Amino acid sequence: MALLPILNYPDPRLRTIAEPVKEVTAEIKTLIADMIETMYDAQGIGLAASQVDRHIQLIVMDLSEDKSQPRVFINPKVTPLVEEKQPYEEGCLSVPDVYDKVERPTKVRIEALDENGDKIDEEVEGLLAVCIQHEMDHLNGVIFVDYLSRLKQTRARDKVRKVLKIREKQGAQSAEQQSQPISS
Ligand code: K1U
Ligand code: ZN
Repeated sequence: MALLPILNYPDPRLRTIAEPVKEVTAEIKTLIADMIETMYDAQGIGLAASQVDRHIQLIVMDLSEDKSQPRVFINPKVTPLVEEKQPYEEGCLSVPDVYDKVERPTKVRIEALDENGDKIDEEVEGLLAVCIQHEMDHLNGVIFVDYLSRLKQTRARDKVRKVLKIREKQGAQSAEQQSQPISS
């Protein structure tokens, strides 16, 4: 398995519309395993293929406490079942360290295929409803900050730039430490 690089906002590739998956091939199964590993490593609860620069309709998610119940949604269709919307404080692995409230319908129907090609047809509420709508947005080239004000979008851009600079510096420092000989 492999960790995949996650695209960061405002990378224009995040705006690509995902294509349906024609067949669950061995290559797609490898991508699913890599996306699950990448989601766990980044401490996320969901990940859309668009975020790892694969523009196909594929989402992975794990909402369990102990990260033992990964779920896969292929070619998902999400339909709101109620008009009522509720705000939820969202985060995004493509917009590190930025959290803000987004209002979404509280109950949705998910129709999709799982990793075995079996049909999923569920009516869901709570965090699963929030997360699947957030991930569906990714497949359609939408990022949660698009729902925020222009000012908040500018701040999000600046924050991401800052976080990436810090990560770069930390990466360089740890590479330097690893190349130092162990002194006795
Ligand atoms: O799509 C992504 O970038 C994953 C994203 C999913 C998500 C989290 C919260 C609300 C909607 C969608 C994340 O996993 S962000 C990191 C995270 O684990 C988290 C952040 C805020 C609340 C709960 C979890
Ligand atoms: Zn996201």
